[in-house]
Amino acid sequence: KNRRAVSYMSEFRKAFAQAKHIAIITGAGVSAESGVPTFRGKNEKWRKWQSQDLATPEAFSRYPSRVWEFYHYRRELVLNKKPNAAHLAIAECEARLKKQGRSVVVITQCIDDLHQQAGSKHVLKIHGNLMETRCLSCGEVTVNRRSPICAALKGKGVFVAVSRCDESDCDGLLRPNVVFFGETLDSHILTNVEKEMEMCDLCLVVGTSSIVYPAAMFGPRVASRGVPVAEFNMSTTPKTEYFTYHFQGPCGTTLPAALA
Ligand code: BJW
Ligand code: ZN
Repeated sequence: KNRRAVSYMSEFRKAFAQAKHIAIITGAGVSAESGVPTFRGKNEKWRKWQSQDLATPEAFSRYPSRVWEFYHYRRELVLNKKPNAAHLAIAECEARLKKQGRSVVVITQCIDDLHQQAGSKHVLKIHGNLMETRCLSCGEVTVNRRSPICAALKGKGVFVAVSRCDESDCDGLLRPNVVFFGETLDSHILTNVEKEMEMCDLCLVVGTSSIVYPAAMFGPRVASRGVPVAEFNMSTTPKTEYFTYHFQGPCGTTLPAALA
């Protein structure tokens, strides 16, 4: 906590050249330059609601139609977006380092597919996937990239019925397979994250406000082992002071330079 964040790229480049296992933690800011809105920006509202009001189990059980409309809107938005220079730099880095026997893992809070679309292979999606549904009755998880997700959501507007589970005799209500506020993260994924946090010898924290837990403590936990941690963000965050490096600016510009 007492190490001041510095921004010397050449120092970071030395740490990068020596690292064998790199963990890259990403948040909504990594997709911002692809045109995907972040959560806590000034004008990040859907109609009059903020996602903190809609991405909750309470909202979903009271107003499933409104919550599905919100996710439908975001699915449609993301289906038209492409990976940006930051996603591509991360994916390219993984491929390049793999040939040298070094590893890169992406631990992402993003529920879009842009890391995988860019070519990242080793991705842990800790907050779920916008393109998956989960049945409230039988728990079945299904990949669903249909547009629109169901006929009732075509156009916009009046909700009639969200899709129902296809499993025989189930017909349960489907929800987005994402982690709402107040829900626990998938324990299997969390166990893998813990392993990566223990193993990494360099950590990047990219485009996250570092206020949502448990993800907000991943970078600081790695830093507390004495491992270099570099933050890439438009601004400082509540966790900046824990990190070794802070590269200010759009990660579509700063990351390709750092990982070249
Ligand atoms: C750029 C950029 C560019 C922009 N280049 N940078 C401990 C203390 C206090 C509270 C808690 C705690 N532990 C748990 C809690 C409760 C809660 C929590 O953390 N609340 C906080 C708000 C205080 N956490 C939970 O509920 C979690 N569950 C849990 O811990 O269960 C056990 C438990 C429950 C209750 C109590 C205690 C324990 C679950 C959290 C799930 C989060 N879900 C969401 C929605 C997912 C589905 C969806 O998308 O709809 O995940 S919320 C939302 O926030 C989403 C995001 O993944 C997440 C993080 O946001 P992110 O990615 O950081 O985005 P932004 O917008 O905040 O920041 C963008 C950043 O990018 C900014 O910094 C910009 O500057 C930057 N930027 N352009 C570089 N071009
Ligand atoms: Zn079912």
